[in-house]
Amino acid sequence: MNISIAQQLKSSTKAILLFVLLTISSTISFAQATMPAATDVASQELGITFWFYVLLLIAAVFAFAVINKTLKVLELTQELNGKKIKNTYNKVNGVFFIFFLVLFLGYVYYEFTTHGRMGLPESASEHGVITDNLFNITALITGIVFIITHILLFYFSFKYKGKEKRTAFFYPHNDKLELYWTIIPAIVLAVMVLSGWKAWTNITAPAPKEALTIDVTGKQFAWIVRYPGNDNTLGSRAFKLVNDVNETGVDFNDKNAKDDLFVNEIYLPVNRPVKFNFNARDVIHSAYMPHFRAQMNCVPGMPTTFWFRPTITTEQMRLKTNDPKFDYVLLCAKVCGSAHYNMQVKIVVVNDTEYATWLATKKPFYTEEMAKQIQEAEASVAKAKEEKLALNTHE
Ligand SMILES: [Cu+2]
Repeated sequence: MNISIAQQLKSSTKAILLFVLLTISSTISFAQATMPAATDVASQELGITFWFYVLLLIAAVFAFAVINKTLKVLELTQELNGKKIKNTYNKVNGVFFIFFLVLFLGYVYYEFTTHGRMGLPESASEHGVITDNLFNITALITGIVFIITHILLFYFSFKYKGKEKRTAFFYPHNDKLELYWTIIPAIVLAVMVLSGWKAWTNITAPAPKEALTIDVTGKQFAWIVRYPGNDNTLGSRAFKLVNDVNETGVDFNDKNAKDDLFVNEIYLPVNRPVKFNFNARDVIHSAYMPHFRAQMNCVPGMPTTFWFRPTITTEQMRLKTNDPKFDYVLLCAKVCGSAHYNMQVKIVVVNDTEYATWLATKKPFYTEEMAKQIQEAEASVAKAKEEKLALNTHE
């Protein structure tokens, strides 16, 4: 049980250094996350408090090391004087384990009640309820296991702390016990995986035929949103048709494309299924609608899709959240470049009449004037291509 000074110092110093490193790295990343929102003065203040805490930690580490060394020196002097040493460290460590257990569980409780409450409001889509239930059940099961195992871990460390005459109990094997701790977790995990798989197949099932179909294309750094117009059918598109005017390469020779329209805000009729077709023009983006628990990657050259049924109108959600300024939003969840945070589109869920009124105010994109502009853009693209070819033949 007698650990040399070097060993004792080494292990405790290592633990403290690790703690300091973790604290610094988490503080830095937190500081970086809050930086863009902070003003210059605020970030300066943040810098001062940050280094103040670093210094405080270093001081604490040194104080701990000094106390540790002094105690060891005292002990060694006693030993040299021929006095029998009572090793009190095991007792101290044992008590520390209980102390840390209480502190740790208290912190977990604080996180759950303080930051846990900062999550999203109730799901505003039908399938979101399924995902939320799945998440809550998983969190409950793993949470219970987490708390029980940690109580046992720390309590046993206290109860069976080192004692001079205590020897370890030799208990090499127990078939029954091993069977229990293999089969029970296997069943629990299998149930969790299967219910997750069931929810996934449910959520990703094909959209109902009557679904409103919307085209969402990500580009650096905006979302281009196309509605199908009155015929509820989107016109086809081809990447070769993309130019400055026809940003998503819609084929306006297709009769379904004639009444397609582009919008700056997404309006959705409540309780009607809506199917999103996702595309990207440049890099991978990710369409993220947190309040509807929907997220799907937008990959260049690989169309993806997702559908859901919104169940709560924006007005209702404003009442539920007690926030008159609440709005649903479409975000980009891939760090796709410097202005990634700019990729936001407001989503407004309304009743059928309000939706019809809104749609009536929208004009189809394709007009005679637009046709002319597209033709010009196509001509300039063709010309640029020709010039490039001509340049190549001269080389
Ligand atoms: Cu993006």
